[in-house]
Amino acid sequence: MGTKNLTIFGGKPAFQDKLFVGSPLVGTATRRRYLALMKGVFERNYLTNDGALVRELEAELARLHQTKYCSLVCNATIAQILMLKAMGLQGEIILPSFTFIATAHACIWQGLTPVFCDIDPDTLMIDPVKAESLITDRTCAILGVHLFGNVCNIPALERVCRKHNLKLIFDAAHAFNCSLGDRPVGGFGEAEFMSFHATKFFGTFEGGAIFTNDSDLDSRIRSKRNFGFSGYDDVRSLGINGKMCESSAAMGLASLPDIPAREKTLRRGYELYKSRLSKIPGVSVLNVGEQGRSNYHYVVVILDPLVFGVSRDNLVDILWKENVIARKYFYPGCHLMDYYQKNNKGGCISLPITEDLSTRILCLPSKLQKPERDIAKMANLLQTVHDNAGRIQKWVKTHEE
Ligand code: T4K
Repeated sequence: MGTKNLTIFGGKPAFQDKLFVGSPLVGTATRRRYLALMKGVFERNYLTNDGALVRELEAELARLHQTKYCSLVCNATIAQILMLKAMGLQGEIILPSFTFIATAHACIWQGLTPVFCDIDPDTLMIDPVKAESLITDRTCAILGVHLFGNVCNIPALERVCRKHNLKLIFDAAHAFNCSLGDRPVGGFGEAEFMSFHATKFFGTFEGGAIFTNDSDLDSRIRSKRNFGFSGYDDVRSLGINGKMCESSAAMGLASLPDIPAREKTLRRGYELYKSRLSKIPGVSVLNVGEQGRSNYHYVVVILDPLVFGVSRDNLVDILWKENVIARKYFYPGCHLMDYYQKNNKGGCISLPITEDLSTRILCLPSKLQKPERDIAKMANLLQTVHDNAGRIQKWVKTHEE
């Protein structure tokens, strides 16, 4: 039985300070390394434009992800736009609606027509069978999104793309240092891009990368991220400013030694969450890391509201009052976002699994100061909500009026 007096009923918040899903984890040693690297940046007086630290980080990340090439850029949204542009993709692109809005927006920036596909209810990622059923003579590519530290059903997507002669690319924003079996993310399909936003497993304040084994594609991306320059005065293609600066690369290099400990801590937290929360009726935690290595960065809860007794939206409201800033990633699905509905951008379709799951899902904070204590408190909180479901329903009704 949960024992806490909920804040909505006059109790004190379960946590004194707000707990965020995406709060960066930058320890004292990382800060020290970062400042030492920045000293060198100022000494060299070279702050951006393919600097020494950017090159060093590119080499380290290509090695870690076992790819031939890694181009660093200013964020993953620009990474995706550069990648789509450099591949010359045109027409329709099949992608899941259950993703961060940037994945769909970047396709539209590149003039592609997004064709939203439903997801596999167990993995929450693109369903290859449904993707195949959406192929037309205008389809140019399938874009899979590796979500929450898991990887897509890559073999099935490869089969579909081979059969229909389509390009296969991946949004690997969440998949830093993840793998399928022994094969790291980065080398699948034509190319994969990652996000190094501050809230990610591996953050560079803002940042992103495109991984590929195709040297021509890598050269095109490198030129395009620098306005299309080839040398000093020669512009050979349409480019943009997508460069990563030295300060972001310094943060990346300073964080590299943290990867094993970070992964270990997050994995322990995930396991604790899983064992404690799965005892609460109507609550399940998404399985992570079953196909290979995961970074365990997201703790994803799926509710069965009829069994739990309280809806996801009401639970999130209650948690926020307890200073747990849970997030509804990815509600309501890109296709139901206002812009997509109003502008006929793939919005006029029904994706039953996306639409159901996006109303039952929430992400909980994973980067905790004291995981054992905080996760025990969190479990107590959810149990209390379940135990008080009837009282909460009445509270919701009176507050809706
Ligand atoms: N593809 C996928 C599948 C993605 O998930 C994303 C981004 C992208 C592509 C595009 O990547 P980028 O272009 O961003 O590189 C956040 C992130 O901004 C976004 O990068 C991320 N996915 C998405 C899932 O989450 P918001 O709008 O939910 O973030 P925000 O500002 O609310 O931050 C989350 C919480 O973290 C805040 O409530 C407070 C805390 N926080 C945040 C920052 C920035 C901190 O404590 N410290 C901080 O420095 O999008």
